[in-house]
Amino acid sequence: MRVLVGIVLSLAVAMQAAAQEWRFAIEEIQGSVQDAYAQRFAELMAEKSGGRVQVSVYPYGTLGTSAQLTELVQGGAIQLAFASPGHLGSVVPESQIFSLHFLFPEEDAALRRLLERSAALHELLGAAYREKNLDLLAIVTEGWMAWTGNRPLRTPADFGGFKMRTMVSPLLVEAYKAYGANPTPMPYAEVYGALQLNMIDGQVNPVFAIEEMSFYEVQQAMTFPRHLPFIATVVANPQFVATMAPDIREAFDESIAELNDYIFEVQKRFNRERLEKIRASSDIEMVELTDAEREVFRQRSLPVRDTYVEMAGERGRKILDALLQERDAL
Ligand code: 6CS
Repeated sequence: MRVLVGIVLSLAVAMQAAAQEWRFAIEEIQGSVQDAYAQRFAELMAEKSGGRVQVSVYPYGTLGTSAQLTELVQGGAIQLAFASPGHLGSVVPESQIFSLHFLFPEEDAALRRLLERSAALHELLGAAYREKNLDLLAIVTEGWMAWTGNRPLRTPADFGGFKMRTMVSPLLVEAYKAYGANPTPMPYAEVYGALQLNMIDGQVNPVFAIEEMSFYEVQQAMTFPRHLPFIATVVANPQFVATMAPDIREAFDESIAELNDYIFEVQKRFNRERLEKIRASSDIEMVELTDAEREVFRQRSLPVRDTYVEMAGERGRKILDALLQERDAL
């Protein structure tokens, strides 16, 4: 009996010794879409590795801004993070493809297929990430974005003198200048205070974020232009991925693949439920743009594709051309 207890104890110690802790930083708070993704990833990895991998999730605010999280992954201090292209433009200019308006399919199935399978994104853009010491693991949509403001935004004239907060990628400034706004880039954590103090007039984000960050409490109107889904990328440190044991690597690849369907359904539900919550707890004005109103913005957005190519160079041009072809072939 004593021998058996001894064996069990030594096995437990050996398993403990073999347990790895992976750090996964997200750019959003607990209860967000990115949190749901990271928590499910942690569960899947624990299950599939038989407890040998424990993933700790670091919510926004615990390790730094989005730009700082990317640096931590590049340097290997953490293994995994969300990196929204809206903040990644100075590091990987090509990633600003995700900031081009009226480019992505409006229909769910088509959008999912494009984000999951596009060679333009996973191979060409993936190579650009890799050159910056980032492995592009997944491309995740978090829902269509709405503009919030101290007034409805139906026309470019409504954007006149409007201080629109954007994420910090340089292309976003050009995207909102094209509508006539005064774009004001800033990190996520500063947005609520800046709205409250009237340092900015509005911001743009998916509905679940507008609810959980309480932006709707300090805004008068929400406009739904369906110009762009919020698209984030999941990145890992390449040396960390390359040196995984083969069975852990298999569990890792399976987990990332399984999360595609999971997170798409989660973001749909979060965005639906939280829109109801905003409606129930505020009298914010909701404005759906007509097709004609959207068309005015779409026309204004088209020259920004040339600006993207200027910023992202020859590879950017190839990514854009290939993505347009893939989209049109869906
Ligand atoms: O607006 C932002 O900065 C942030 N918005 C969302 C929905 N996720 C992360 C990003 O940093």
